Amino acid sequence: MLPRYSREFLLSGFDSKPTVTRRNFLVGIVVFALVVSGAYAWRQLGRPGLIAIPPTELAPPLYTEYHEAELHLPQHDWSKTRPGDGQRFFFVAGHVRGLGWGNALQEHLMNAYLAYRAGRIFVFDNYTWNDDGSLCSKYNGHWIPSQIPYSALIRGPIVGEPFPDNVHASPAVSRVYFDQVCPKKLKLARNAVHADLVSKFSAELVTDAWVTTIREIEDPCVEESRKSGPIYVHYETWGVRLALKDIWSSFSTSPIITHFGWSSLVERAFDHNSGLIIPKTLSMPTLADHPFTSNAERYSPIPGLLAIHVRRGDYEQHCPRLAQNSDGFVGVTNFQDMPDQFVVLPKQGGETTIDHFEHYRRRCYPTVGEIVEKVAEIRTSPAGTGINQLYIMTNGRPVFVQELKEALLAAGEWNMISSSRDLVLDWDQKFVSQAVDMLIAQRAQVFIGNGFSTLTSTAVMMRLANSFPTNSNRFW
Ligand SMILES: Nc1nc2c(ncn2[C@@H]2O[C@H](COP(=O)(O)OP(=O)(O)O)[C@@H](O)[C@H]2O)c(=O)[nH]1
Ligand SMILES: *[C@@H]1O[C@H](CO)[C@@H](O)[C@H](O)[C@H]1NC(C)=O
Ligand SMILES: [Mg+2]
Repeated sequence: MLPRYSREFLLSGFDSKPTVTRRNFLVGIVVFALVVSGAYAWRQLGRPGLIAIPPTELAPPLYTEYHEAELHLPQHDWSKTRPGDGQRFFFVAGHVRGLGWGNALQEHLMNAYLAYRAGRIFVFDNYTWNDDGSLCSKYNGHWIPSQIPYSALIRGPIVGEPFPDNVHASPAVSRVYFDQVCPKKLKLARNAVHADLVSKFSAELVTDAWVTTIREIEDPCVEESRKSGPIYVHYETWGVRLALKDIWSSFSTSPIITHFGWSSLVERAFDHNSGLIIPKTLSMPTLADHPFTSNAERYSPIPGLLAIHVRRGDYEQHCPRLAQNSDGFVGVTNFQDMPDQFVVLPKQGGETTIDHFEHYRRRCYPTVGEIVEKVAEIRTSPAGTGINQLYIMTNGRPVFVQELKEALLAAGEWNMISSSRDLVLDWDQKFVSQAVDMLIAQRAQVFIGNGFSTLTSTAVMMRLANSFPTNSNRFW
């Protein structure tokens, strides 16, 4: 009925026979409203992922079994509709979304540490690219999972495993559980908690402010409000020179770090590819065969291995942006005692000169020639003694990786050079390969990273916490 009227209406126009026009006009308004709301709904539903569905062979994994396992953690008592005796939770609802794995992990660790210091049970969400309800999203022409359960990537008390025996703290709970036992939350706004901060450029002072606030609260269900965004933001914490300095000694020796580990999925990928990573002359036990003890013991150094992080892709645009903003290295890579310090030069007269861009380009987007040169320099340094195997961790294109490999092979003797592109991964592992690379970087005898990258800096964080020599961390 409607289409017929609307068609008549559209064909008739406003100035045709008056008797028909009035009725048709009203019908037209109704049709117009329907079309507009339909188009709006279509747009909403048509957002990447929700209605747009990738062809089966490209559909990313959903890691359902990891999510299920999280729900079955023993600390989740699903018969409860409110927190148990003495249970007090803390959830950072404003955690990052839509950023890479390095950004997400560094924040997750710090949030978990905050909850630990506040004596609260940490609530963990998924590693979240997108929380619009979609199962997968399109990024850079690729389909990726919109969310990945943290337990598919990491293990430890911050994803619900027990704390070590000597620590009096309860393991983290899933957000799904938190939502069940805490239908009503006490929401804290970041700017209120930060109001009296002496300096926001200190992770220690920020953490202190939260701990003090939270410790005064009786309510068992506390969350940092979603609207506030992350607590530890780039331009106050990760991207600010020495912002981590005061917190480092307590953070790095806390069980959050000492009992951090990689998921069995990630470790299996490492074991399966160990022929590409561990020098043949070494006999190293597989990770899978050993029960977890600690971060430091499990992820011991691999003698002879040099890992290098060659950051490509979005860095083609990102590095010039860093130059424009006069940004520095991130996280622990800018500690004073680190080799290869990056000096932020002030811009001359507010202009980003060619020299200024070039200053950044060399450290952020080194050419094949510059990479070969740096690798040669490190091999002849004391820290580089005995290196005979090279692993290139990269998001660069295969053609570029091939070119780089050939140049490195032409310039020196190697038992083996392999790269992220050579790893043999199953479908589940493909979408967590950044974690596999981080594990390799964490264990290499020497690691040359990109000091602007959080993927680099989080690997270096683990190396420092596990007492790898400071001079085994190098940067372009
Ligand atoms: N597998 C792998 N992925 C990488 C590498 N470098 C960058 N990526 C990808 O790019 C994203 C980079 O984001 P992030 O981890 O936040 O590091 P950042 O952007 O360099 O600070 C990662 O999550 C990966 O998806 C690499 O060396 N190996
Ligand atoms: C996390 O991801 C899983 C899918 O892997 C999904 O079922 C779940 O609803 C997501 N959210 C939470 C809070 O776990
Ligand atoms: Mg990033």
